[in-house]
Amino acid sequence: MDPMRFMVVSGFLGAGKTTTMIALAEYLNEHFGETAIIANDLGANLVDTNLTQTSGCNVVEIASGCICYQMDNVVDQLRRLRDRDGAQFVMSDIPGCGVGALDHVYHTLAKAHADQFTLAPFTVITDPERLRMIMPEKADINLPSELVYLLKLQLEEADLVVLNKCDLLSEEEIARYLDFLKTAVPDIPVLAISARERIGIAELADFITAHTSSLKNFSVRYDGEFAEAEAKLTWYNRRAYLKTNSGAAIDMNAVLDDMIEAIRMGLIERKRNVPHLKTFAIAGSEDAEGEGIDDFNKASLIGVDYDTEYERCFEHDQSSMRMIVNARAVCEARPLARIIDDALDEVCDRYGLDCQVFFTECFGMMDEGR
Ligand SMILES: Nc1nc2c(ncn2[C@@H]2O[C@H](COP(=O)(O)OP(=O)(O)OP(=O)(O)O)[C@@H](O)[C@H]2O)c(=O)[nH]1
Ligand SMILES: [Mg+2]
Repeated sequence: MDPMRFMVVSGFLGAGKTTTMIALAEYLNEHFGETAIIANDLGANLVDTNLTQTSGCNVVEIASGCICYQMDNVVDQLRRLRDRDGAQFVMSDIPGCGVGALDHVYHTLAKAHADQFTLAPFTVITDPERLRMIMPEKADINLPSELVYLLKLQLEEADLVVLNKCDLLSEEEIARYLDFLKTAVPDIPVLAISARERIGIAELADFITAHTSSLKNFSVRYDGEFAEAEAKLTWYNRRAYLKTNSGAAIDMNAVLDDMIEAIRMGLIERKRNVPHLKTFAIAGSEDAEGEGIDDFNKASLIGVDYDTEYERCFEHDQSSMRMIVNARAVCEARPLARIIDDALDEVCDRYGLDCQVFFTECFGMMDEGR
């Protein structure tokens, strides 16, 4: 039998890495073999880990830094997933500002552990909205040019490019986007999917189980434009507990929606943006571990000019919720922290809520994550 397959999924903030990994894991579990996900990001209290766990997939977390810089930990986790859980396929994402995993992760594994792991194609997810920035129309979606550079760099690193969110495109548009990718990154295979609608997942699964990484040499200069892109970004993670002062159950979906709108307005006022703002909220108190997991709200905003997207909303009114907020913003750390504090205060006043904050971290890319 082939050694366990491992695949890294890269791609721009909010392109759909987590959604794609969940869709793939569900499919591979049924048609290929035991599959696990490593949820990787910077910092702690991560929406993506919580969301992935609700899908029923086998998920472990490598937080507090990109997998590129903790290879011993990655190898330990891979061995554990293989030996303890019988995993035959493991995939991990890297933070959405990341690049360089081909060099750091794939080449390290190929050099030191070639007999233990088969490296599936290094897969880069892209979404139509962000791709439009580098297509002939050069769409302006209010992101700085440094992030446009990051998007291009991520695509060039790929063994396989996946055009996600095809449910948002017509057949003609899909053909136009695929044509563009074939000229922008020639020699790199491209597949079109909708991770959310589970379209094209079987074809993607077939590809990543039948091919291996080309292990091309792709070294990144971290001091130039890449560092400038990182310098634009701030990571913000918060965990809080909110409950109504009256004890009455209320529509917590409205609370979350209003909070996200207030953050959006704060960013617009300061002419800043948030390539991905995610919230995950579960009904019930901090000590009600696991309870209420069926009733949760997961929201995403991929920029101040977009609508808030809900993968899931609370089905019932609630008197309390545990909430995680993750923002990956083009905004300096202090104003971002203030915007989120103000937004939380605003909804607490409006809905008569008491808020206990258990954890907050807010850091610039140049401070951490290496
Ligand atoms: N319409 C549509 N939306 C999608 C699709 N896949 C993902 N999304 C949405 O895009 C948003 C971001 O998806 P994620 O999977 O969280 O993206 P990500 O790349 O993991 O984001 P980061 O980890 O923050 O970089 C969410 O609102 C998803 O529901 C898709 O196929 N179609
Ligand atoms: Mg993600």
